Amino acid sequence: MASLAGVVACTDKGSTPPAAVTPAGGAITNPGQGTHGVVTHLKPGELDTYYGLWSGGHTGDVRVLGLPSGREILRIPCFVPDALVGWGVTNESKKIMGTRPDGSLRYNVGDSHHTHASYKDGNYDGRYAWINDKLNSRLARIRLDYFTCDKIADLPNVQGFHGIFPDKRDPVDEKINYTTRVFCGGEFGVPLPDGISGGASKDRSLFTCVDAESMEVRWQVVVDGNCDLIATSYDGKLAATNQYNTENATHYAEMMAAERDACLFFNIARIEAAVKAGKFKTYANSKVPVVDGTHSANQDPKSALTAYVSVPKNPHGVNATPDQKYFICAGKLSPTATVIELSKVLDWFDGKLEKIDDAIVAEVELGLGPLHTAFDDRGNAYTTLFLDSQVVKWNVAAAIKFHHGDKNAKYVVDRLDVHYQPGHLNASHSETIAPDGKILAVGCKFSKDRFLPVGPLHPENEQLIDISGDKMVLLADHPVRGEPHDFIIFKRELVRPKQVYALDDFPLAVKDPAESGVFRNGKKVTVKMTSQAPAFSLNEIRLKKGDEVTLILTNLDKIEDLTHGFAISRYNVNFIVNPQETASVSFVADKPGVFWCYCTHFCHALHLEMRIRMIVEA
Ligand code: RUQ
Ligand code: CUA
Ligand code: CA
Repeated sequence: MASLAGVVACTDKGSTPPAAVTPAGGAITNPGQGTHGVVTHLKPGELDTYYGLWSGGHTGDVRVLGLPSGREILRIPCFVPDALVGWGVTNESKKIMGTRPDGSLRYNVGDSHHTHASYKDGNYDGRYAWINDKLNSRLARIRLDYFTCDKIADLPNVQGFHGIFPDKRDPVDEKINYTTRVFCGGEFGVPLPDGISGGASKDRSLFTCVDAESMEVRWQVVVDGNCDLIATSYDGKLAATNQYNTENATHYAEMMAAERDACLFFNIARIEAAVKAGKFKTYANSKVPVVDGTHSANQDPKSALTAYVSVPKNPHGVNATPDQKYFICAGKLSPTATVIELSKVLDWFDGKLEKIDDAIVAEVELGLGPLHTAFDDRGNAYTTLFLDSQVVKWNVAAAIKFHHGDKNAKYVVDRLDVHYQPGHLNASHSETIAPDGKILAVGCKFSKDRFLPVGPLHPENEQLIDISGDKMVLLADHPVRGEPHDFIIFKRELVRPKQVYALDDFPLAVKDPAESGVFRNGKKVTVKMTSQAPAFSLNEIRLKKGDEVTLILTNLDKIEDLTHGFAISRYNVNFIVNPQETASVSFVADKPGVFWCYCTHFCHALHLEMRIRMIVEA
């Protein structure tokens, strides 16, 4: 990292012109750079220019990075319990995560892949972000004012819930120029409760729409083949998913049988009109309206809800270009990317384009194993090549010219080796109308020799690339715990998170230390308590064996960053309360004895003294 210290900044003082870009080794790292190189090594106290929201993978959380430094500044637990904040321990977090009748968590593992944020006028608006759990078919929402997960939706009749993407505006109502829906792609076919006819197999995948505000599931669409990644148009009219299993197969060999699969488009306004008109069915196990998006039911363009555009063999990834005109679907098993023109897909739905495949305006070779695509502000696309271990930079307009016969159109602009086997990549504001073309991160699935060896489990390698010039420049390696998948990068001025909670936001808040006490109603006991450094408001909690206890703790400290913890020895309880936050836990006092309860977050010179006893009488 030290050798990167000389690389020039887009930091706070970013308007100063770049100094010579000479790392310790003496070589110029940013040849031909314009006015903005990128500093990855910030001086102590300097702040990053971008937030990165990273999927946490198996840990089921969202990692918040500062970029370009790559420093991890927060983990936001969503699907999996978290020992720092007591996620999955407090009653409030358990309610969001979902519990079984006995009060235990419904799920305590996850597999998150994709994170995306809410839009307004085609750009991020800093309200919400979402993340999926592929394993247990859940969608979590994160409030970006507090950087916490506040709701989790369960998708019915879906397994392998993979891609997500918010819509960017409403397809009908002009006034709704912001995200109101989140689309979710179901990858694995499952037997549906009352079946649906057609195809070799009765197992089906569903495309799901979740309401961005209420987080209720609005509707679902049964499709032929599978869903995978999702992209949405800037006019709100279409959502798209790549399909690698149009074969509806259950085994990988059969999933590769067809030479071409598809990119499937959903006509959002028509689907919602069909739901409104009652043209749907519901399955016995859920009330969610389900419309028929299969091939056979959508032959007439004028009434079709879906359109299947043919794309070469087992495509992966679909992305919407920032000029709002195209969707790009990468080939995976084909060395190509397919460029599909939005207006032509809409023409087909209007009966003005005869063959839906005529919406394809380019299908160009990029290299082996193309997966995901990001964009800059100069008409270029950046696609990961999994097998070639490269990022290829290519110009979309030139690719279209080449496809239409201009063999002099050089569409490949640059290639950069990455280390190794890249999956996702994303650039700053890439999939918005305002990409800034500065930094690009690549999630490399293999790191091999890039870090000190630590045994058989290697980290993944996330690499940062400067894309501000003609040539891509590799800036940094960052080891990361597997298997994080996807991420977005946005300007830091988009969010202004609150530093202290509001006491009134918590119905259970203990607003005055005088309200503290142990309140008994038969076996049910409520303990009310406050914390103010360096003391809890009670000196002792006296209980009887078998008591069903709910303990409520409000942190009355108002100072930014003054967090307290509360842990009960041998009772498996540990959580924190941030300034002005209230949290509660419920447990049965099943072990008699004396148990120290102590503050776990270093809060004061007397932090170690901040402890009380819980006495459980036999
Ligand atoms: S997928 S490496 Cu789970 Cu995002 Cu493409
Ligand atoms: Cu309160 Cu440490
Ligand atoms: Ca296939």
